[in-house]
Amino acid sequence: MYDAPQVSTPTHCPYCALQCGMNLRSLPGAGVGVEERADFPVNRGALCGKGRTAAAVLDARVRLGGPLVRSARSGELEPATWSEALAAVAEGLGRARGAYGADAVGVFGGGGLTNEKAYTLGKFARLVLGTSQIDYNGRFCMSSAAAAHHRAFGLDRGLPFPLEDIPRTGCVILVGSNLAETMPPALRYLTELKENGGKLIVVDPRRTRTAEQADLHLAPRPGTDLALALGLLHLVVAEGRVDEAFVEERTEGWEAARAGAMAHWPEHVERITGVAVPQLRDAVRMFCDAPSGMVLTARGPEQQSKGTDTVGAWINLCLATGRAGRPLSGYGCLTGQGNGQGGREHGQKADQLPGYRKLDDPAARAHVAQVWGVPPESLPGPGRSAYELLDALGGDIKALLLMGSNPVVSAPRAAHVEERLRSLDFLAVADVVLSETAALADVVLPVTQWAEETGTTTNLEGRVLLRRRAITPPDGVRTDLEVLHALAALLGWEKGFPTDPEEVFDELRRASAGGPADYSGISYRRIAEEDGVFWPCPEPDHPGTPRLFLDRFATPDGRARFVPVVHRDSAEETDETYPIVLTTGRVVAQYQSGAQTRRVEELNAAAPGPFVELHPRLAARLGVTEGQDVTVVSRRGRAVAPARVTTAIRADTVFMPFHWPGEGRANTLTNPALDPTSKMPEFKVCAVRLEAGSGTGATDAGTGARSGSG
Ligand SMILES: Nc1nc2c(c(=O)[nH]1)N[C@H]1C(S)=C(S)[C@@H](COP(=O)(O)OP(=O)(O)OC[C@H]3O[C@@H](n4cnc5c(=O)[nH]c(N)nc54)[C@H](O)[C@@H]3O)O[C@H]1N2
Ligand SMILES: Nc1nc2c(c(=O)[nH]1)N[C@H]1C(S)=C(S)[C@@H](COP(=O)(O)OP(=O)(O)OC[C@H]3O[C@@H](n4cnc5c(=O)[nH]c(N)nc54)[C@H](O)[C@@H]3O)O[C@H]1N2
Ligand code: SF4
Ligand SMILES: [Mo]
Repeated sequence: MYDAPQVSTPTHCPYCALQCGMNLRSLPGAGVGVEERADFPVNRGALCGKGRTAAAVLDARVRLGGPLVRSARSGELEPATWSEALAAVAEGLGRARGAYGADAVGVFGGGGLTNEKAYTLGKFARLVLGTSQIDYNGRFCMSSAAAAHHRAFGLDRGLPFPLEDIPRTGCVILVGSNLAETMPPALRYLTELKENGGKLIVVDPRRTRTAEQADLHLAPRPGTDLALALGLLHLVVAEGRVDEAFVEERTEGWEAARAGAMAHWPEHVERITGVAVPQLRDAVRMFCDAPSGMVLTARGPEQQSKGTDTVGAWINLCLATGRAGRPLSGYGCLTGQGNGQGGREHGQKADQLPGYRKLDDPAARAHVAQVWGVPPESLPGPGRSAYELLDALGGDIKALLLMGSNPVVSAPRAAHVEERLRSLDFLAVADVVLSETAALADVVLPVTQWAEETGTTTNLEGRVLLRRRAITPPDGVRTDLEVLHALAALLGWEKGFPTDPEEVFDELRRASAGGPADYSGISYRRIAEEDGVFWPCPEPDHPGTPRLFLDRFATPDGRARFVPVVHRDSAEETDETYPIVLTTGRVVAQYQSGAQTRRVEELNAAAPGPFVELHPRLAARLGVTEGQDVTVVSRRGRAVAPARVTTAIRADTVFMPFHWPGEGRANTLTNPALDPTSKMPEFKVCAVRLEAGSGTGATDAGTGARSGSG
């Protein structure tokens, strides 16, 4: 029925966590067109350029059309049949398991996979492969905020309220989010906030398009948000702005957190962050004078080796001022990937079972094992985190199945990760395009795209949404669920891996029942009728939970926990050899590793390649002008890209977007230092030196050493 020409199918964007609603109109003989869908509340019809052009990736000229297998003879990837390709994967994974044991096989997933895929991938790893070695790219995304959420509130849902609450709060502190570029339709919520008389404070080392909207812009040195938040809390105490009644009734642990903050004098915080004391005072007054308030963080403060404590410090500020667990107030994390929220709930994370259950909790194991029809003892224990897993490739992990990520471009210390991937005995990649990582594989499995398949995603608000199949996929590709079904069958599991997404979702509901992320009351039918359903939703007649924590937090006693934190340095501070801070992030027209968006003409025209953003003073010292090549050198390697000279960045900091492979790959430079709790790599801070020009040597793989002199 959906395949009929001129039918308009309501669905959601394939890219970011906003999951904008869109209509897909199938055009006879001309594929599919993206149209406005004004009835979906999150974006009310608005789309960014990526969403508008998403259908371009459906074109046969840019996508994979059939399986590829590396030929033993030529060493090249060559076309193969599906049965040859699947047999090769089953054999490659099976051989590693047979020779070295189940944990020699790794699985790497992605936060862009639907709930059904993420759930099935986790089940496939634990049952079919029996491996503990599964993790996913969400570890690189919001894992620090997730860990801090758990510690403070006993539950991790990115936003505890819908976006529609933002315009009605009194003051928003937006920390390290450039949502004008990363979620453009959401900028409206900040504009409406200001129209309603609310205040906006933006914390970002760069004066971004988002920061330009702010009433107050604080521009700290990268990696110092923890000190900044502690300094603000110090002033809250010093100026008598603590909400004593809230602290008394709804929280635990204030004394220790207070003591931590009192050690961070404003003058001391100014020295660490570079933010002047009067600005700190202005921020505290603006936040505390408003009748309600929110703190929202994104990757800026989170992608640090102290990301969990940093988010904890911002949560402490919310708790001390009573800006949590009340209407129009609270702390939230702006999750990033299309299913960044759902992808972290249903078992592709190393320590997790569906429903956001813990893999080391005996009751959780018993519940899920019963849904899966296996004995609890057969489930492996927790495995390694994403970077640790990638770092172990070719060591004790000999074979890898990768679905929904492109780590050659997006992982920290990427040259090393690339070298680890090359050292595997066997690599299988399921993707829609021949990504830089797929190009290294022994077998490439081409899969269907969002418009060609049905499945659910959970957006940054915790709203579970339905993407519907609008068109028939080309003959040569299969869905990820079909791939996992076929591999399971080849490896001896005829049952338990259905290909119908709704059947998978119904099983996911049962597996999640009673867990923290309870989906058991949600059905495809309800989602379609209700603009999505917010979890937890434990019964079919439960309305869903748009707003969390209003009566109690999700801790055993219902009180939120202050966590005592103190500032610490970044893993790599600047020194004489590497005197400049490199931070990294995004531009509006490219998505992540660029695997999809670099294949769209209109987006490439808008953002054709990498660049190094630097301050005019720094540019003058180097002797480079706009557009000239700059070489950026870190302890991991070197990258070259043209200079973009602007006063919108601190003079001690440079910024590079990470969307491109090759010479300008930002992740050649980044530091894989991990947060001890969340295992989040420090994408936002490393020490570099700059050289004018493109140097003489090639980009080095791994050590950062280079033959010849620069
Ligand atoms: N166009 C586009 N949109 C996207 C994506 C994309 O790739 N492209 N990806 C999606 C995904 S998965 C994600 S996770 C989100 C990410 O969304 P954002 O978090 O908004 O994106 P980033 O550009 O990584 O980082 C945001 C800001 O953090 C600032 N920053 C850098 N270092 C620091 C620091 O130490 N402290 C503070 N406070 N700020 C700092 C940067 O200057 C940057 O402006 O975007 C989603 N949307
Ligand atoms: N320096 C630096 N590095 C970063 C960041 C940063 O801020 N700075 N941010 C980090 C963050 S927040 C993130 S989320 C990661 C993301 O980085 P990646 O994990 O590399 O994310 P994508 O580029 O979205 O890769 C998804 C891949 O899966 C494919 N794909 C899309 N949909 C599907 C599907 O349904 N099935 C299958 N099988 N494949 C699919 C796409 O074509 C693409 O090749 O990057 C991280 N890396
Ligand atoms: S903001 Fe995100 S979800 Fe919306 S159209 Fe752009 S990429 Fe898609
Ligand atoms: Mo992300």
